[in-house]
Formats: sequence, C-alpha cells, structure tokens
Amino acid sequence: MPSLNELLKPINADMQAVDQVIRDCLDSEVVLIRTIGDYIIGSGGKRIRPALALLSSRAFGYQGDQHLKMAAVIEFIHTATLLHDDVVDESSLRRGRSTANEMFGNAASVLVGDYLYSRAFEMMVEVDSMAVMQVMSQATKVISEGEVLQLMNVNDPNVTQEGYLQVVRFKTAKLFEAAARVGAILANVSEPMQEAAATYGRHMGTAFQLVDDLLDYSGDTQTLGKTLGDDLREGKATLPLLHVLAVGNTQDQALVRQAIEKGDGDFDAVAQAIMRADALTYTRQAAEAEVTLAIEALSELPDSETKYLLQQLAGHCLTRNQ
Ligand code: GRG
Repeated sequence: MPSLNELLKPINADMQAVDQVIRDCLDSEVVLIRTIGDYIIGSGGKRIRPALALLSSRAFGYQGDQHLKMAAVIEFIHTATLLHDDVVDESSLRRGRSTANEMFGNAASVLVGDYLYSRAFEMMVEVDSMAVMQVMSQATKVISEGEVLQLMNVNDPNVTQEGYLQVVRFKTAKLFEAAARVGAILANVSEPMQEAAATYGRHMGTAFQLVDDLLDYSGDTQTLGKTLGDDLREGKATLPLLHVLAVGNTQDQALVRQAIEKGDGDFDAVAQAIMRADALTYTRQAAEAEVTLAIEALSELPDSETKYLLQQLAGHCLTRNQ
C-alpha cells in the first residue's frame, strides 16, 4: 500500500498551491494570530481533507482554480476544530509537538480557532457560490453538534453503537462529506453525482474516525504524534470499549464500565480486555465496511485515474498509522 505522500503525488502541484493559499491567507496584522496560526499550520498535518476536495473536483473534470481556495478553507476549518478540541480535551501533544493550548494557553487557542473559522468563511464569500456556502455552513453546524453530543456521552457506558456512530458521522465524517461534495459542486455536476461524492466522503470519514479510535489503543505515540489513551482518560465510550461491553467476559465488562464512568482507566488493563474481546479487529472490520461503501459510491463516477486515486485514498484510511 503506497504512503499518503506517494498516493497524492499526482496532485502535488495543486497541494503546493493550496499550501501557498493557506500561507497567504494567514495574514492577520495581529501578531499572536500569525504566531499561533504558523505554529499549528506549520506543524505538518496530513492535509487529507483538502486533498479530498481537490480530487473530487478533478474527478468531475473541474477546470477552474477555486478548488484551491476551497481546499484551504477546509483545512482552516479543520484546524479551528483541532484548536478547540485540544482545549476541550486538555490534550498536550498534537502532530508530534506541544498543542497550542499547552504552548500559548486555552484562551489564545480558542480565539485563534475563532479567527481561522471566520477567515475560512471570509475566503468562501470570495468563491461566490451559495451552494458551497450552504454545504459548509451546514457542515460546521453539524460538526459542533457532534462535539456537543460527544460531551453528553462522556462517562456514559450505556451509549449505543448507533449513538457512537452518530457522533462519528457528525464530528468527523461531515467535513470529509462536505469536502467531497464541494468538489462536485464546483464542477457543476448533477445532483445525483454530488450525492455520490458526498456519500463517498461520509463513509470515508467514518472509516477515518473508526481507525482513529482504534489507534488510540494500538498506535505508536511517536508515529501518531499524539498521546495514546486520550479517549480512555476522558471516559469516551468508543467502539473498542463498546465491543468489550457487548461481548467481553463479566470481569472485563465491569473493568471497562468503570473506566468509562470514572475516566482515567488503567490503560494496560483495558488494552488487555480489548485484546481478549478482539475489539480492535471488530473496529477495523467496521472501518472496512465503511470503506467498501465509500468505494461503492464511486461506481457512479466516470472512470478516470482520479477515481482510482479516490479508491486508494479510502483504502489508505485502513492502513494508516498516523
Ligand atoms: C470550530 C466549527 C468548529 C467546531 C468546534 C471542537 C469541535 C467543535 C469539533 C472537533 C471535531 C474533531 C477534532 C474531530 C476529530 C477529527 C479528527 C480525527 C482529527 C484528526 O485529523 P487528522 O488525523 O489530523 O487528519 P492532521 O493532524 O493530520 O491534520
């Protein structure tokens, strides 16, 4: 399986152009905004969401240059959510560096997140498409709803798998869905084609988050660039834990139930319970099913090299380790 960088080589020029738009648009006169903006944007995110917007527009034959601005908009919104999320979760490591909240404090992180979010909408106005505005404003609303739903689920071991999946679709998959849909809108394709792109993005984004949740128990801190066990510390009932609650032995169920209710569970003990219930395999299979649905949605699209890249990108969500 090629690395993400290898996979994205055919759109390298566009990705560089997006990077330039991002840098040009972080031009506030307020020094702290530039400092924190440069810090987080320069810390090497994977840029998978902007890549998705670029690939989607290209798969539908878009010839203009607004896809570059929209890809930057999507990365700005993603970055704003990360700045806010790290404050909410009290995280200290992201992209292999101290989080912005750790470096500059919670207030500065939240406020620069607000700036990036507002700047994204200002840039979007320049794109001058009501359909795009509608998709992006709805997406950011849903992402926020997802985050609030997640907050309501914290320390609750009775969350259902459907309830958990709703949070995943809202907080993470929605931005993937929007990125893919915006590419199709820019290319001015029919409603069913826009829907196919959105369906692809939604399933791919769901797979992406499911893998994120299993990497929180099985990844490598160095490679991931963030601390393992964050979800357990926060009492988040993610799919690996929900599966132990569904099929684990009585002792493991009790251990996990208590870890969710109280937070700060014993990582090694819970990781062993997860192994005994084969819950990482279960979570991976759920992610595989989402990738299959994502690839199926692509059958609506005309055959092209870009469509093949989109198939590979969905598959990458399963093999990623960062
Ligand atoms: C500002 C609109 C707005 C909303 C705030 C806090 C919040 C509401 C939403 C948080 C949503 C969130 C952070 C979901 C997790 C998504 C996720 C898996 C992030 C990690 O993405 P990667 O791995 O990160 O693509 P990189 O570092 O590669 O960019």
